[in-house]
Amino acid sequence: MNCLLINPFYPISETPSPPLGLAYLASALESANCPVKILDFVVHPYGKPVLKTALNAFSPKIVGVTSVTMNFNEAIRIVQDIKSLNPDIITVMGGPHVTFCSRETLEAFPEIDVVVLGEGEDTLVRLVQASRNEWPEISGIVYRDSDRIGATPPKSQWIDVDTLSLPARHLLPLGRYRALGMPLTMTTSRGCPFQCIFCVGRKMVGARVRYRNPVSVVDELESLSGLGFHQINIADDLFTANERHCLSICDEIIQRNIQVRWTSFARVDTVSLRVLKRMKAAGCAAVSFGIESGNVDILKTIRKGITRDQVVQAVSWCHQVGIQAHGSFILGLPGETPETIKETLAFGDQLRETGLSYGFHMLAPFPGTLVREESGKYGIKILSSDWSDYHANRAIVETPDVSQNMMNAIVMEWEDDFNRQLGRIADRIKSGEASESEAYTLINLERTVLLYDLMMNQILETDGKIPAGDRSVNSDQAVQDLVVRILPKLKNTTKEKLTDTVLHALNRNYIHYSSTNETIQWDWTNIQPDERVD
Ligand code: B12
Ligand code: SF4
Repeated sequence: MNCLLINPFYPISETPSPPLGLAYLASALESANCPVKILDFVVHPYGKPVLKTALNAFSPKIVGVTSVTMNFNEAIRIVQDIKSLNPDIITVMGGPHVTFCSRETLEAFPEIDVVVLGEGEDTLVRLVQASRNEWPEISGIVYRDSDRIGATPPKSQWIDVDTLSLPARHLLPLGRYRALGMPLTMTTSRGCPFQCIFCVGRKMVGARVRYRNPVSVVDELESLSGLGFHQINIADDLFTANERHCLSICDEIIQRNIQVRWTSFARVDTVSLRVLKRMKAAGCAAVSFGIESGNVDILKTIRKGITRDQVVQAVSWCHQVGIQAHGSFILGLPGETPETIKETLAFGDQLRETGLSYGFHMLAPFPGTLVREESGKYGIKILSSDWSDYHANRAIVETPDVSQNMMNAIVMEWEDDFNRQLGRIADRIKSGEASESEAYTLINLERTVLLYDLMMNQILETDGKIPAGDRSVNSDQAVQDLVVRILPKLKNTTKEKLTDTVLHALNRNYIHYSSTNETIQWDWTNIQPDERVD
């Protein structure tokens, strides 16, 4: 009973990581002896012919597609294509979007057969093993049953995360994410005891935090540390929820002397100088805090449960121990006025003085959040029902005092500022005045954009086979031959920039070539989770 899992497209600007949820699902399937494959359209271009080839080659009984709200439209397009190619395939969707609007989604899209609610490992295994008439016995699903929609009771227990087998990363295109400079993610726990009204994290993973054994966590981290990713993100909703758990992991890393750069999410009220010092000693480079607003009334309304003083304290502790604190603010929260926005901007500036880097998102009222379910009570007007607008980079809500245009103007000004800064760095690089680290940031960004272009336009796949004649080819010649061949296919670059990027990618083994007497063949390098490449 083959199962194909699919990661639909979302933009590289959201810093995608290899899809951890799908890797956990695949691992559960493998443990149950169900053959499984993953198609990842974040780092491969999507097209119906590609899907058709994959379906023909693997003949899955079930195809499972994940999505968050912002890429639900991409996900549904894939599900529709699957059904049009083979109506017998059972289509399943899961993840933090459909979990909270399952019935509406099944009603609107007849191509979906089943929605799995919440954590999916055990449920998907049961679905793959069951026949259709056994679906009513599988907890935590909403499904199509002839012309009606059926729903089973929620699962009675959260998964014991210590019993889960490690994510099946060998099925993921890790090499492509590494080439794009994206981080790898792993988790040490699931759950969050807090109830911020704009978040579905807690509803996805439960209020009681379930911890993994620190030794097995560090075994996983150690094996990931050799894969050549620049950073590993601990994707727990709240890594610092429990001091003992957090310290045990740090101590285990320190004791084994693992050299790895990692980051995590935290709340300003769940860190202390003691914890941060230990995190730093264990390799933590940055911590992301949800600060959300500079206005105390808004912080109360959204049930964040933190104070401005706690924010100031946590940021200054990070600075003291040498961890980069990153703050994320949300504009358009209930009670937002022009004054509260000014307060938030001023708070960000004040914190920048003590080392905070920060950014903004606009409120996106995702299905399942209290701010959506009770938008009237919170005075929030929701302006879009097109899920592709829910990327949180432009305003899709208004408060009585702040219009959509006003919020967009602020964010656009912020983005223009950022672009102007990049422009200034580019000028300084040209005039030779840029510092090494400034230049590196911009050059790296340009390389990533170029590599992403090569990847998503399949340029190595279509043009990477080059006749060598009867020359013996060294690496300089192989690079030159490739550059000459592919330059006309790429807009917005120069021969020098392309040569630099190809050399950089070759030296880091993001791409490689093999040469025979007659041809040079270029390709992306994949990596397996049990390899050491650093
Ligand atoms: C780490 C994280 C990130 C990281 C890494 C993201 C990544 N793709 O790897 C970063 C910081 C980059 C990030 C970015 C964003 N994130 Co984020 N993120 C998280 C976080 C904290 C954990 C996600 C995670 O890795 N969980 C661990 C894995 C194992 O779980 P999982 O992926 O959910 O998969 C399980 C289930 O969902 C289910 N499942 C999932 N898919 C499928 C498919 C099938 C077929 C089945 C059967 C089951 C199933 O089974 C899986 C195993 O149990 C969650 C909070 C949360 N608890 O969900 C938010 C969360 C997912 N992010 C969220 C958002 C909004 C975003 C952004 C859009 C940010 C933005 N612009 O606003 C981007 C988009 C990125 C994207 N497309 O995923 C929202 C999504 C809400 C929504 N409805 O859209 C969440 C829920 C937080 C919130 N605000 O409520 N994110
Ligand atoms: S925003 Fe963070 S602290 Fe608040 S509920 Fe979501 S995961 Fe928990």
